[in-house]
Amino acid sequence: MTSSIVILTGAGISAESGIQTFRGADGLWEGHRVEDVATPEGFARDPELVQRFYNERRRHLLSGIEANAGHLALARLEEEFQGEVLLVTQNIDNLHERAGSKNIIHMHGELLKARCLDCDEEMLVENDLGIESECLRCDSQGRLRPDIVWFGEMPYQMPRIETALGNADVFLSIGTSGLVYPAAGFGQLARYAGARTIEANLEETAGSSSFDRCVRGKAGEVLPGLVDELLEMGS
Ligand code: BV8
Repeated sequence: MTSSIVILTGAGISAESGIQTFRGADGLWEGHRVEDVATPEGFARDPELVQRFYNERRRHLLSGIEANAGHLALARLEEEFQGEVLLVTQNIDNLHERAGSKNIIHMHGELLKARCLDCDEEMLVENDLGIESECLRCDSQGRLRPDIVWFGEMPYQMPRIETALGNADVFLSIGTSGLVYPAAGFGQLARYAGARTIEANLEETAGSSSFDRCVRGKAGEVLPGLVDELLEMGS
């Protein structure tokens, strides 16, 4: 009897919704060195550049982007599965929420949130962040950063994620290149703890060989069938 599924998603699950992946041919990082836009040092060096990079992505996300069949399949799994389903996403978009998933951890933060550098208050944000942005709690001005985990920063809720991986019966990795840690190590953690591990990705990844099963294809096309299988197994 399968009672607990942990899912990890990456940029690949949002690709069919029109959000660029990081390392695809037209990946997000092109035109920008990672060090310049996704590190605290890059932000300290040129906050306007970094704010512009995230403001553009936030505007794009809010410009009519919709969740796709892959997101909807995972929401159906959580709804219908007789057991625990935890969705850990590396993505900073809100498409899992828009599809109806509820038990979500955004381990790398969220594009629609900001954090105050002075009082650490977190707040929802839909407009551009910049030097005129005010903190809702301490009234500081121009001191808001995107509430996003950059390279060299600790991902959110790691203890909760590690506990879930240690108790998982199934670990499902979707749409991630398996290049960034600690997320890239989750499959091994789950497997050591006895989980069956499945990778659903468009192409082979750095971690494919360590999964029990690899399902190749677009998330929006392969996830509905895979979710049917998991529901069949868990019922
Ligand atoms: C930390 C937010 C420690 C920003 C991101 C050497 C060894 C081990 C680790 C390190 C090392 N050197 C440095 C490190 C640490 C570093 C790291 O792993 N670096 C890598 C480059 C080696 N990691 C960190 O810094 C992390 N923090 O380690 O903290 C610590 C300890 C104590 C105290 C303090 C700190 C933090 C990393 C988080 C960085 N932030 N995102 C933003 O989004 O702008 S990373 C970003 O890239 C994503 O969040 C994601 O995590 C990562 C990888 O992206 P993917 O989602 O996988 O996307 P990608 O394009 O790569 O792949 C997409 C896949 O989808 C492809 O395989 C493609 O084939 C597939 N696909 C495409 N279309 C579809 C599809 N699949 C299905 N359907 C489709 N339609």
